Amino acid sequence: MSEAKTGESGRSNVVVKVGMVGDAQVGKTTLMVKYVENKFDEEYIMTLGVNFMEKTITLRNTEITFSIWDLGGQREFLSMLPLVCNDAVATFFMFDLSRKSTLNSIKEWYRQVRGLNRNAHAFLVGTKYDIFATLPTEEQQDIDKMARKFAAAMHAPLIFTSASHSINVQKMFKVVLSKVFDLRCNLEQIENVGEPLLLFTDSPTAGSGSAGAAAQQPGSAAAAAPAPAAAPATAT
Ligand SMILES: Nc1nc2c(ncn2[C@@H]2O[C@H](COP(=O)(O)OP(=O)(O)OP(=O)(O)O)[C@@H](O)[C@H]2O)c(=O)[nH]1
Ligand SMILES: [Mg+2]
Repeated sequence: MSEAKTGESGRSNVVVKVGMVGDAQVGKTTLMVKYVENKFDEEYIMTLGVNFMEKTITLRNTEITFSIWDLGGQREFLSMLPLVCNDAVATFFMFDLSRKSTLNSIKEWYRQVRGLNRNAHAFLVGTKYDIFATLPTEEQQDIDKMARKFAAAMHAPLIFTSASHSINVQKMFKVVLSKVFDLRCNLEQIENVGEPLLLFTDSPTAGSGSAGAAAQQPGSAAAAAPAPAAAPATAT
């Protein structure tokens, strides 16, 4: 759960815990480090257990601290899943857009996480869009279609990212804020096959475009700031 308190600055501070799960090497740690430190590392360093990072942003008069928990994707670390998803308000279900098997695994990750936390907002996040973009069109269409189907079944936003090319990384966290605080999201959706998808209205289905997007006005690329009163006041 999020935690609301007033800091020395007089601003209210809210903690938003986000859990990251998905197969080994899909790019969970890389995405977290990219968002928090704006760094990209080509080298793979397997996460042994759980990683944790924080980033605080200010929106109007509210400080939001993202507390990001990243579980190593090797099966042996599954016992640590409760650390990552208990009390999380959002879960990123992550797969590698260039390895379809990692998308298939999402079913099992979803089952495991939902068994522990049914309240967190689910996000389906494809990684390595830069590699995906070099795949044959047919392959891209196949993965795109399957990802939309999964996202619809999960009632989850669907976001294709690239940590190496800084695609949709910041935007993804803005969508988190809009979902967690039930705010209108001012980001423009990206919805065509082959593009780095950014779909956050309720049911992103294949080819449906922005059905139900009437309330999502394209505009400045930012989620509206939550009024302090809108922030959950429950302590963890
Ligand atoms: N081209 C490209 N490579 C990426 C991207 N994101 C991650 N990688 C690479 O993918 C490899 C695996 O990334 P990690 O972030 O360590 O993967 P992980 O999901 O944390 O893996 P585990 O800790 O074993 O669960 C690394 O070599 C990264 O450099 C991306 O957006 N584009
Ligand atoms: Mg890792």
